[in-house]
Amino acid sequence: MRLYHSETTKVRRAQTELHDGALVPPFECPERVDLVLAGLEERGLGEVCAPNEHGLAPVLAVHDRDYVAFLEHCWTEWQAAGHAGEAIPNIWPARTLRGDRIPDSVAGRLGYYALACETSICAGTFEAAMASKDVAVSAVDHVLETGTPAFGLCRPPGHHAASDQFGGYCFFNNAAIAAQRALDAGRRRVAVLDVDFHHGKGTQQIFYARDDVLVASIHGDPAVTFPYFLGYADERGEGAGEGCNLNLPLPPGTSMTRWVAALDEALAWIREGDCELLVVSLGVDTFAGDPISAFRLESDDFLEVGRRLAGLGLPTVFLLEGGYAVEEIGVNVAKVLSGFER
Ligand code: Q9C
Ligand code: ZN
Repeated sequence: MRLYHSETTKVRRAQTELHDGALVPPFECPERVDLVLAGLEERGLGEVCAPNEHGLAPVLAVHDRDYVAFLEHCWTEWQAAGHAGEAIPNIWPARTLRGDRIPDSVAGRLGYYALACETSICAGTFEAAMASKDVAVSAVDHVLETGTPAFGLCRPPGHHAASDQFGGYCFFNNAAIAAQRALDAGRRRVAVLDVDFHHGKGTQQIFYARDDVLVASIHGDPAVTFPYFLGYADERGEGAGEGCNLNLPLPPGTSMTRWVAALDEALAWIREGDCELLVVSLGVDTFAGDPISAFRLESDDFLEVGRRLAGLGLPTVFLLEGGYAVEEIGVNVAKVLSGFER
């Protein structure tokens, strides 16, 4: 399988994540990239290619221009304003406040554009996010040109990023960018299947009112799991997108038997939807050993995940989402991809 990776994805090296009431080294760290590369290498999965540079056009196809400009300049502005630490929001346009005014100062805008506060902005954040989307775009371009599958080692991940919000470790929504790229290249309808432990809230939001992208997500029940405020089963899409969104929330502790039944349901739904390309938001934080998640998949289960995805028979691009700093993330990603190729 064609693999895409860029060392530039590692230039974001945040020092802080607010976790359990303390600032800790982030779970979403550049070492993840090397763990995944090692897993791919070990399984001999294929040639690792550098992405092309695609600029901002594919980003602006799904994100708002003011949001992108905010991300580009946030770190410089934050430093210029004299803040000592990394850029962390501490105020939001929460339910009883106004959400229709964008503040002038960077501290206010940080809250306006953030959906959570675990994701500190630091030097290199924008550059890494740009490299991550270049990986996604090059991977989907390969699939569009050849019909053969590709994997994009995206980092930072993307599926929580909404049209104008970052958080949950995500800045640009790589999966949404790839899906839109396929449409812009002439595909009529595309499916995004999100198998990360967390609900892909950004992807859902971006395509919620549209019928040209089907979005299915299997994830921890939002009643008890991040992102808490989206991802329930009754969210089916709206307007033209009515019926084009499928959420399959599952309880903490879910293991392969129950998880794979949800996967089969999502696959059957996608099959009915008559799509021309599949984008897999490939989080492997469903793994039992994941430090921040609560499903119980074992390493060998990931082979079966790959096999079932292959059963759809669609041109497929895999983009990395979550999966945190344990040795197995590389192995688990590699197992999905080798299961797919079998
Ligand atoms: N501090 C992805 O998997 N909450 N994002 C973390 C531990 C945020 C996960 C709780 C989880 C975000 C791409
Ligand atoms: Zn996740």
